Amino acid sequence: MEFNNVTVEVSKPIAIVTVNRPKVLNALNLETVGELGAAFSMLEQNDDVRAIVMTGAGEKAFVAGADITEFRGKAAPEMIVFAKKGHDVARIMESMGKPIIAAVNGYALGGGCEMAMACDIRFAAETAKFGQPEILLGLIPGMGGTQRLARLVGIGIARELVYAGEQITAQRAYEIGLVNRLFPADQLMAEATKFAHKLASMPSHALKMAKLATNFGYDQSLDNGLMLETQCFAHCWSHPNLEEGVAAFLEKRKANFHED
Ligand code: CO8
Repeated sequence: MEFNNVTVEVSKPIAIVTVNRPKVLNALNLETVGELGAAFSMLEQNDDVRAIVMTGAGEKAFVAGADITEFRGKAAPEMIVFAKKGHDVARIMESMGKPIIAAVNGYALGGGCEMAMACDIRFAAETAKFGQPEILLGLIPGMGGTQRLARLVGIGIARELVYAGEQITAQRAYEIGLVNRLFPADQLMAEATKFAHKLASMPSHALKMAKLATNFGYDQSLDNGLMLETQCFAHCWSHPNLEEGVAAFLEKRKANFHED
């Protein structure tokens, strides 16, 4: 599938999704949001792909937010459609059975920070910048920033970032738990793809169950989350990889998992 603003490189067993509008710091216009949804849906179906890295083109930005040039002259109903499209993409990313690693190579602001938060894991260049600056436009986050940020870093710090709109350094993002790992900029993609290969080598059914239990359990009550975990745990017994993993342990050999 060809896109105008997104590139997808599949190199079995991983894929790299790049938002490709470097002249506007990879800002998300409506077309790009639609293309991202199509790209992730396509990768979900592609059996050659077991883990995904998402990044932004160029050295300056991951994604500098929604495309502000598209805001002018718009009425609220049109922007609701835009925001819902963004929510749909984030939900596709969170619910697909394959892990997505954000390789945050520069600015991750507004919708860019929100897109990174919809990924499972965030690696960042030491030079990256994060923030939810929408308030400076007379706006609030519209793609989950008021919700996912609080869930990731706690409501106190989320309020600070959303209310004041300040940018934070990658180091600060790491300290508050927004970023998993930091790397010098020139090592970021190599480290992100290395980790994607590591995840791609995991038994994929178990990895899918781990993602579903984590992503859909974390904002439930503990009892509901534990119930979901039990279902996902039990589901692992439906796959031959479990028998192979257990046999390999008991026979003191490396497991030879099925690709599926
Ligand atoms: N939208 C459109 N164009 C942008 C954006 C953007 N978000 N960010 C940067 N650009 C453009 C600039 O206008 C500029 O274009 P030109 O060369 O034609 O003048 C080019 O990219 C380079 O940018 P700068 O010259 O500004 O580069 P600087 O290094 O001086 O500054 C910054 C970099 C700090 C990132 C600055 O560009 C900036 O502040 N950008 C806007 C950041 C922002 O406010 N983001 C939040 C947008 S609102 C939002 O994301 C709400 C999400 C709503 C839901 C989304 C659903 C999908």
